[in-house]
This record gives sequence, structure tokens and C-alpha cells, in this order.
Amino acid sequence: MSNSQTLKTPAKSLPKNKATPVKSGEKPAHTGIAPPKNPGHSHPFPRTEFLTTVARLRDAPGDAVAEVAFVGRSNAGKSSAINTLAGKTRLAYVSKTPGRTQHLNYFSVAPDRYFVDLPGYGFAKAPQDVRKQWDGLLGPYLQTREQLKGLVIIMDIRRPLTEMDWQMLEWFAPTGRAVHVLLSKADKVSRQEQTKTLRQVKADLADLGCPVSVQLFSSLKRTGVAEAATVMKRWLGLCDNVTKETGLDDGPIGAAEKEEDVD
Ligand SMILES: Nc1nc2c(ncn2[C@@H]2O[C@H](COP(=O)(O)OP(=O)(O)OP(=O)(O)O)[C@@H](O)[C@H]2O)c(=O)[nH]1
Ligand SMILES: [Mg+2]
Repeated sequence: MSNSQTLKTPAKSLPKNKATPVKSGEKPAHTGIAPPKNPGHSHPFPRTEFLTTVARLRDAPGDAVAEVAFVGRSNAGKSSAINTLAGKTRLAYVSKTPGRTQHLNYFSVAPDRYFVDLPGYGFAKAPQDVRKQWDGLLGPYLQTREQLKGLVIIMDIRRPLTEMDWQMLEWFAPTGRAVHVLLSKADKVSRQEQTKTLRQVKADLADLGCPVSVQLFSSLKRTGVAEAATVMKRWLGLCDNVTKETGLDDGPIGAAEKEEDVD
């Protein structure tokens, strides 16, 4: 990320290769997070399936119309968030060992619409490892992937806006694409602390100069699922009843889940 040469690489179109489902090299592990009590009720992307693991950008699905990427510090809860949104416990690899997701993991959420689980940052021990990971895959993906409609940055609510988060935000902001921050593991702090941190992070990001929104999220308690889904569906072009004034999806998913998210 520190390599400004790489960051300024002009966007170029990517080869259009058709995605072929392959088996993930990593076996999904149990998350330890209980499945929803009410299957079908509070998971807004129920058709989500693992599609493919991509080690080189040119292998990314060529048929993609829109995709949303999940990025953040290692162990912040990216894979858990994807599992939670899909309502499946073993879809994205969830690990107690930071840094297990090293490639781009593609999940199909609807025809030609994808979630992309990105490698966690802040795990590599040596600066050259960070550089290698960034220059090789993460940087070019975020810089050139035209189908990327928005970036979800996951931050552990107990330590939001780390130096790496700021670097990511400041680097990504000039692309003009939207950013949505999930303050994850909200269940780990009190309600009062949640409110305080949410307010503080919003204030800190106010001057960034790019469209950035922030919310509380917990995969464990399923907090904030509907709110997150509203943003992602809009980015993916999956809501046809978007209200012009508010920009919010008034559809059945948002309405049905409001009660669940009060937690
Ligand atoms: N209490 C609590 N634990 C969570 C939550 N989300 C994730 N975890 C736990 O945090 C750990 C890391 O979660 P992951 O989803 O694997 O994190 P990640 O960001 O994908 O990690 P990397 O792929 O290694 O970068 C796991 O032990 C999860 O069970 C949450 O909302 N609440
Ligand atoms: Mg992961």
C-alpha cells in the first residue's frame, strides 16, 4: 500500500474469462457462531455459494456484472460477515489463525453478482511480504477491477481505524467508489460503548472526502445484517424499489429484518 507507483497505476480492462466453479483449497471450518434460529428470515443473500479462489487477477470471473469486496485487518471478521449475510455457517473460511484468507475468494450471491473475500491486512510479518501481497493481487484488484462497486471495510469495534485502515481508506477514496464500514464484533462491547465508537468513527471519517458510511455489526448476534444488506444490494443492483429521496431499499428484506437488528 505504501508503494505510490503501484497505487497510481491507471485502470485497465481485464480479460473476460468465464468463471468456472472450483473447489476451495481450504476446507471450510466451523465458525463457532450458531446458525440463525429462523432460517429464511434474516439472511438476505440465501443463494450465496462459494464460486472460486483466485490467486491471479486475470482469473477473476469475467462474467461479473457487479461485486462487493470485503477487506480489513486479519481476524476482523470478514469471512464471518459473509457467512452471516448468507445465513450459512460454513461458507467462507473462518479461522482462529489470522491471515488464513490469502487469495481472493469469490462467492456468487445472485447471477453474475459476487462477494469477494480479500486477504486480511496486517498479518504479514515482514514489510516485503506486505508489499508482495499488495502489489501482486490486492492493490491491482482494488485499483483496476471495474466490476467492483463498493468496498466493505471490516473493523473490530474494539480497535477501529488502525493505521492500515487509514491507509486503505486514503488510498481507496480517490477511486470515487463507495465505502461501507462494518464495526464488527459489536457483541464484545456494551451498548454504550457501541454508540460511542460508532459516533466517533463517523466523526473521524467525515473529512475523508469520499462516500463512506458506518454501522455496527455482529455475526454472533446478527446485529446490523439488514442495514448492511441494504447497502450491498444497492451496490449490486439487486433492489428494484430503491427510494430516490433516501437511497434506501424499502423492500421486504429491510422491512422484515428491522426487528432482528435491534440487538
Ligand atoms: N464475538 C464475535 N466473534 C466473531 C465475530 N465475527 C467473527 N468472530 C470471530 O473472530 C475470528 C476471526 O473471524 P474471521 O471471520 O475468520 O476473520 P477474517 O477477517 O476473515 O480473518 P482472516 O481471513 O484471517 O483475515 C473467529 O474466531 C470468529 O469466530 C462476531 O461478530 N462476534
Ligand atoms: Mg477470512
